Amino acid sequence: MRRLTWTNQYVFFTLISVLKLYLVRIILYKDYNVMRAVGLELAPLLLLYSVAEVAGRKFKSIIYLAVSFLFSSILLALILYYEQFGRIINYESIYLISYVGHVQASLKELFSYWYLVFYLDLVVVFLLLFVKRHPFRSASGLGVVKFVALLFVALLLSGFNIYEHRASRINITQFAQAAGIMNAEGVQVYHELKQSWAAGHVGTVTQSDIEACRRIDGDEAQPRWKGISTEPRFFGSARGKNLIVVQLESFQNFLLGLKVEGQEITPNLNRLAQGSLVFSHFYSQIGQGNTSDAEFIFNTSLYPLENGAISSSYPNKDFPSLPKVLREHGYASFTFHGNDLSFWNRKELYAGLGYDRAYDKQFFGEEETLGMGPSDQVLFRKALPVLTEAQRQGQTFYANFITLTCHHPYILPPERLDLTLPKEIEGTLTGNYLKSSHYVDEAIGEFIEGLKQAGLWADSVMVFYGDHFGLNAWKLDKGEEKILQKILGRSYDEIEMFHIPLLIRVPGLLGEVVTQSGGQVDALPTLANLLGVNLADQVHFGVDLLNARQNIFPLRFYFPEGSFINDEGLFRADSKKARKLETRDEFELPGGYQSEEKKVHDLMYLSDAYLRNLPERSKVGDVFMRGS
Ligand code: GP9
Ligand code: MN
Repeated sequence: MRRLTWTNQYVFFTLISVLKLYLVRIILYKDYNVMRAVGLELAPLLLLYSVAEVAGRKFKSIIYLAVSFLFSSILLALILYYEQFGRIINYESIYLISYVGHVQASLKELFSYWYLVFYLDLVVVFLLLFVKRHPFRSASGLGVVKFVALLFVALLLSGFNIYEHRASRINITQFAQAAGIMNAEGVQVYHELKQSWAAGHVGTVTQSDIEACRRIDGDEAQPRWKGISTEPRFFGSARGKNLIVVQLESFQNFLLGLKVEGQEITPNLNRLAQGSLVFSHFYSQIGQGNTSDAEFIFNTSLYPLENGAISSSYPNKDFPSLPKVLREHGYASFTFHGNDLSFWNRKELYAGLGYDRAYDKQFFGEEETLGMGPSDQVLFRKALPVLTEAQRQGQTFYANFITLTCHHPYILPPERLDLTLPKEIEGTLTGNYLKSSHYVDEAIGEFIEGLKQAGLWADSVMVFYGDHFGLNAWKLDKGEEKILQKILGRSYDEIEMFHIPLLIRVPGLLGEVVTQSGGQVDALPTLANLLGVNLADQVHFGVDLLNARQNIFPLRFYFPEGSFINDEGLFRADSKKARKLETRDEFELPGGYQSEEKKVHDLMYLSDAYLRNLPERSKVGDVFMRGS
């Protein structure tokens, strides 16, 4: 008679893994309910370890150990990623955990040696393998009938849990809590497979498909799309000028104009704003690829992915992009960033975007490291001669800068900071964030001065925008919330969190506040209009914010699929509630939310299909020159 005892490896590993998931549920969700953990997590684990159970007799123990090691590592990745980004990581994107490692200061803050407990059982079992008569050796298997019956019950239970909580599927973090972490991961696998199959069945995506999809009833704007011959406003106002774009790390809109105890946080940007086009309702649309996604969206006018960073999910694609379209108008393109090009797979991303030259850590050196890499002052100082040299050669250029110093956890040495904060803010996350932003602004001031002295100012369009939030409204503690309430005069929320600055200074154009709402996806069409570049032949999902009178754009990854911002508010696909961008009041979408949500889903579907169907680059690797 075969007995089912804990000494059976199948039983042992499954139970110990339930225990681990119980711990994970406590760490992530503060959920101490044992019965819930068993009810939700047991079934998928029975299915997972069945793989090892059916494996050959000879290496069974080794296979169990391997599966369990992998499982424990995934759990660890899950915890670390959650602590950093406040979200459950998707199985597909597990590789992204290496980026948490790159952010060394953050990792140190996040890691606890207690987490090694997840590997304790493996050490014990491994040592047991060297004991002659260890319990697993004498334990018998389950027997085929019992085994199959068990799997059948597990499948039913998993299916039930998934079905029961299907409503929260839209948000993987909530779904994992409600339906079980392993069930949620399983559903993601299924979903990804289904999506890739669907994308394979969409033919060529054209600009008119996108416009037809986006069409907003009663919208008579966007004359260029409708083939009306009147020239769009500001078309060609910056024709032939150099383009200098600065993507600001973790930079939020509330920093602009903010004063703390009479001190401006961003005096240089504030001064610049006076004579610039200031986009007052501009929002971050990044996905899991954070900074690199912002670079991608800005330079391509395509959406990020539901899951995964573009740079890692599509490393070999040939993207239609700003560097490429400007090349046709005689521009050379350079990108400058102080980190190593391997981070976020930028080597591939930059090749895909088609930059002529990329300058990274190798170029900037390590002598003045601040936070994650070379300081922003070094970034601008060392890059300036590259720009003056291009100018000397009569070469029009697009220079793209990605700042780095203002990165979480925003801790800079005191001697670099000249902002005096009130006692209650000093040393807090918010306080450090304000100080870091102030430092970046100082570096910008120096850069602007340098450009003026080099005689580049009059011939260059300057663009400043933020990549994404610096303060996570979903994870702030009460103390930080109170501080923000005090300095902002209102409560800090997710609308504020995704609100980023966009300033465009065009020589000869007067400053103006542009209230049309937009996202990073709209930057390329807006700049193309100013530079007098026709985008008719290039697929783009954004609109020209200087001419559009209506807009709708999705928020992915950080928000459940189907969420979006339009002219009035931010709509969340999970609660089906929209809140005004200005007052935060709840409001009904005219005509209901279904049609708008469908529009956004269709747009994302088109963007995903377009990306998936883009050709691969003929030469894979870095086709650009490395700046030296
Ligand atoms: C590092 C920079 C910062 O190169 O991209 O990374 P983030 O975490 O903001 O994506
Ligand atoms: Mn960033």
